[in-house]
Amino acid sequence: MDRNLALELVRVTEAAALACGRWVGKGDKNSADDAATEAMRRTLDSIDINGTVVIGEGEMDEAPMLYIGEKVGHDGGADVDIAVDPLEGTSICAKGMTGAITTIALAPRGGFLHAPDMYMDKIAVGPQACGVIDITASPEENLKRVAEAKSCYIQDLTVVILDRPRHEKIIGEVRKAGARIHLISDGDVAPAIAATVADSGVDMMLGIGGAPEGVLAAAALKCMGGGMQGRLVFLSSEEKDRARAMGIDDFDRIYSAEEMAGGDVFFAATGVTNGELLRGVRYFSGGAETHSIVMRSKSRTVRFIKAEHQFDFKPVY
Ligand code: VTB
Repeated sequence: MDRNLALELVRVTEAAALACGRWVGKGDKNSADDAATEAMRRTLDSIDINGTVVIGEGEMDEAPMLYIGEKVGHDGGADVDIAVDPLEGTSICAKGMTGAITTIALAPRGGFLHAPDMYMDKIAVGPQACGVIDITASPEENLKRVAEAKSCYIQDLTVVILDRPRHEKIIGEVRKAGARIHLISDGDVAPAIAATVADSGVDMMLGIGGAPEGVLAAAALKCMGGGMQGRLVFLSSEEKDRARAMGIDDFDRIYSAEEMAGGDVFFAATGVTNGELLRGVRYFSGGAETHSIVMRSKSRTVRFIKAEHQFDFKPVY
């Protein structure tokens, strides 16, 4: 695939961030999400791809745009599958809290796990600890192994966990093991990626969040040589039926990053609000500044891009 597609993808996440950035702190998560989705949809059509959305805003009857199965781009472009989360952390954005991002990933046809909209148990770490994690082991065991791989004490490690009652047990176990915890209210994709960035202050992301977002995080971690495992969490037999319909029949399977995002994968994200991974959109007279990350698994080049946008000279959706 053309490596320049990576830079095209940044344009998409930048446009989405500039659009939903206007909704930061306004208490209206749906409008923020709509703004990001619309901007992403429009910019996607300007890219030279013949794409199908496989991770998106939902099924066709519940999402007007970027729904699963929707075609984007045009005939003759590169045949790709697309995973999007136009605004990861809609509530964070609505409350003006930290960690909201806009994000997209691209893989050759069939590259992404078609993850149903349900929960996934996840563990993500950086390259040094890539080969030592085991989602079936206790948090203490994983922390011991990561500390050893990083040549540090467990007390030096910081684990990001979604602040939910379902995580009470693992939070207790991580505390007992001695590691530091950063509890977040929403948005576990950015911290999973941050775990692979040396100076982010995050060493591990742990716990149950959305499965589609697990695939997006896997795409990024694959590009960065990070380690990730994910296992779907089924809350009902209806969810198992939905998974079966999407081609999943081994319900206990543990997926690696490679198994969730196969082939030559591209990933891009732009900060909406400040976070451990990216700075949020900052507006100034006549324009705004964005901070993005873009990467490609084939070359493993990771770029952080700070961009200045002048509204008089470009369309803002
Ligand atoms: C949210 C969201 C995450 O998972 O937590 C969601 O903030 C599912 O958890 O970023 P809840 O149902 O408890 O809110 C994510 O969307 C992604 O993993």
